[in-house]
Amino acid sequence: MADAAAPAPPTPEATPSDLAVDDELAIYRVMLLARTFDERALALQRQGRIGFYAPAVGQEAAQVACAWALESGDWLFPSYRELGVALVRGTTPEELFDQFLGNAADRLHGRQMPNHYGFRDRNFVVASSPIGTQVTQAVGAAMAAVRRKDRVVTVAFFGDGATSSNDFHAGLNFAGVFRTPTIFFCQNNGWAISLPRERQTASKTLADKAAAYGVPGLVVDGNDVHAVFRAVRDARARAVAGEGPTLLEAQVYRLGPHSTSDDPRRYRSEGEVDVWRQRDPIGRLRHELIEAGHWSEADDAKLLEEVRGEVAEAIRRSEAKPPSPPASFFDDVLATPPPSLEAERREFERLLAEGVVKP
Ligand SMILES: Cc1ncc(C[n+]2csc(CCOP(=O)(O)OP(=O)(O)O)c2C)c(N)n1
Ligand SMILES: [Mg+2]
Repeated sequence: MADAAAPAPPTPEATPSDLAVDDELAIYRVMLLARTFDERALALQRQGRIGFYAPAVGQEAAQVACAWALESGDWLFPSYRELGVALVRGTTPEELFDQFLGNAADRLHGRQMPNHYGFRDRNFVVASSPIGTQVTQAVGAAMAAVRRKDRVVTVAFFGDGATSSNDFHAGLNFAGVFRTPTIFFCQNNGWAISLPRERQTASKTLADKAAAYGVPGLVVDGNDVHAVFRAVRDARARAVAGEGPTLLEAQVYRLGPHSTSDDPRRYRSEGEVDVWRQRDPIGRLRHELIEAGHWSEADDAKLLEEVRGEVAEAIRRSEAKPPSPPASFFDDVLATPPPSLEAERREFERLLAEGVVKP
């Protein structure tokens, strides 16, 4: 057991807020929806109803407040754990379940791993599974945006472990030299699967790594929506003003398993998790809102019931849809399929119709 693995939890202190109360309440709703969604998605995988899932439990404040500080035209390059970001961008639980099931409504036609969703119309690029690849992609897209004179930023979302990847180095190096409008949003959740933060790098903080590239690096309490919102908004303003990229290290904790294929009890103690559970970002924001008189326990119970209903209804609707048509794997590959491929498709459809090939 690696008791001393994770960094000490940051001490909560009141950050002056740039968020209007309506925004705080809306952020809180998305965070609660994300938590509810995660709990149900984990349960569905355990019941054999979806194949794989990577929950974002504990990282809701960092994700939702970050996305809140961005503009709709900004380009997002996520990892597999950015549920809160996807929800802020307008993604519905039903669209997510459609992707997990690879059903007929799945925009990716069941070709991606479950939980590796993407939404082109929301500038939400399909999640990267190889660690770090999205870092260089975000930098390249930022360079393209500058050439096109688009006043947008690109955001690479990645974890602590990704800061040891080749692509992190290549991406930050390029971004520093070309001063690209990129925000590197690192969620340091203490673990890269079973490898604790201390075993990944001797760097004192992950934000420190920015200095090597001539890029500003900042540590932010990722459980504090106000601090995250302010840091991202400021980084964005600098980026669109032509002042270059920023590396933000949001310190959070992965309260759940790495994914449904992981059992964290094998490498970390309950005691460590309990310390961070007390810093739960949802409980923290709820407490703040109640203390300030903007929220009540009764409001909370009502909202929880509402989001649970929303997620349950999404599952019901997604599971009622048929699977992706088998022959759809011929679609979207070549703009003009050659006659040989068309012939193969007709043959495949004939075999399906005759029952020789089972869907
Ligand atoms: C290039 C590469 N190496 C190894 C893996 C296996 N792998 C999947 S997730 C992961 C850990 C990533 O940790 P971190 O960057 O901290 O992100 P987190 O999962 O904690 O959000 C690893 C090593 C991979 N997907 N890609
Ligand atoms: Mg991590």
